[in-house]
Amino acid sequence: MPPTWTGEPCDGASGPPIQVLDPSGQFTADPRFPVDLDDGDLLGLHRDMVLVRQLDTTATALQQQGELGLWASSRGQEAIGVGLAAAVAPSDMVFPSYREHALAWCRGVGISGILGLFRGITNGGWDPAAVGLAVPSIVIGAQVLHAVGYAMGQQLDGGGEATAVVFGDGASSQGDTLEAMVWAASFEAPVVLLCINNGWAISVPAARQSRIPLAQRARGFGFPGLRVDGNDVLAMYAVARAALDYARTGGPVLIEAVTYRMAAHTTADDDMRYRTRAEVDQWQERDPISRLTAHLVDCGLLDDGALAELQHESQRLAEAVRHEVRTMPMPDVRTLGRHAYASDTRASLVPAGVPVAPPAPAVDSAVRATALSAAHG
Ligand SMILES: Cc1ncc(C[n+]2csc(CCOP(=O)(O)OP(=O)(O)O)c2C)c(N)n1
Ligand SMILES: [Mg+2]
Repeated sequence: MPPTWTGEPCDGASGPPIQVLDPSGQFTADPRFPVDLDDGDLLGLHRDMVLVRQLDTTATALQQQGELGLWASSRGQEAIGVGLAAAVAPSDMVFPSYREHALAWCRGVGISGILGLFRGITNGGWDPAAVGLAVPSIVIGAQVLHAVGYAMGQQLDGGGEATAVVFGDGASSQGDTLEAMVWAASFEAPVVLLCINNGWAISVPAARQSRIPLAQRARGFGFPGLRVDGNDVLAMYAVARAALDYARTGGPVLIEAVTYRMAAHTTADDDMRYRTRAEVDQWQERDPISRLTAHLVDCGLLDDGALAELQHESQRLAEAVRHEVRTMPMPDVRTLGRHAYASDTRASLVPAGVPVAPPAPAVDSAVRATALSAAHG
């Protein structure tokens, strides 16, 4: 069934977020945003959320053991990436920030791709063209500009493809984000702007970013805004799907996904310096995984046996993550600048006609150790 939402600004932009699955797992259909998924799809969404939660928990532990330089947890936000990934077509393009491990997982980026950046062995992590997902943007809001430019290219190509871009409540105040929205509106770019309002931008509460719900900002730019429960994977899927379908011909849509950052900003942050345990605990009751589990158990799609099997699969993933992280090969240092320029860096910096010396030969670690000990006596 195609979505029946036709782009009118959503009444829910100021009221409660759009929700089809309540925290107890009770399903109530919203005719504007049909959930056209079969039983296998529903189980797939559940499995992805469980596995991404495991990957996140394991990565957090690995950082504490010194195996990763840093980790930005997506705990509690799994429904957003998993729901969006189910809604985008394979040929659509997605631009993430640094917390969208669920999106990367679902787009087919492997363990090393997701964790390599956090181990410090890559500047990016994967080939964006191969998986339809740009590399993470740590520069807050920059990816919104990239996404709108990309969407304008898709529009010129005329293939009916769309772009989705994910950014945070903090990024919503960034000049890059707001300028990108002006361009998206002026050129009716086929782009869905998904703002994850997880309550915090490091230690700054979301209330400091805007006096009105962020979804209402869309009206000022002249495009529709929707506010959705970001802990409800079915609503996330249905709203993202409807927004993408609209964007392909109608231009930009802003979605505000209301959720909560369950962990500290990163493993380098102590969130108890600026928020209370009671606030975090309150959100535990709205966990995106347990509500889908409850729903699938109610529908008879999941039973104890299936849940135990999923638990085993998740343990196997944890083992694979530990192994892959510890055995990631160190890159050759000379590849550091690779991909920064279209052509060889040194050649492009030297005036025409001046001969360029061949690249320095590889120095293996034994040679380097001997040279160093000779130099230091
Ligand atoms: C341009 C820029 N300014 C500041 C920072 C430092 N910084 C890193 S994360 C962050 C907060 C972002 O909050 P939000 O957009 O809500 O995303 P969240 O971390 O909650 O997912 C800031 C200010 C940065 N990385 N880039
Ligand atoms: Mg935030």
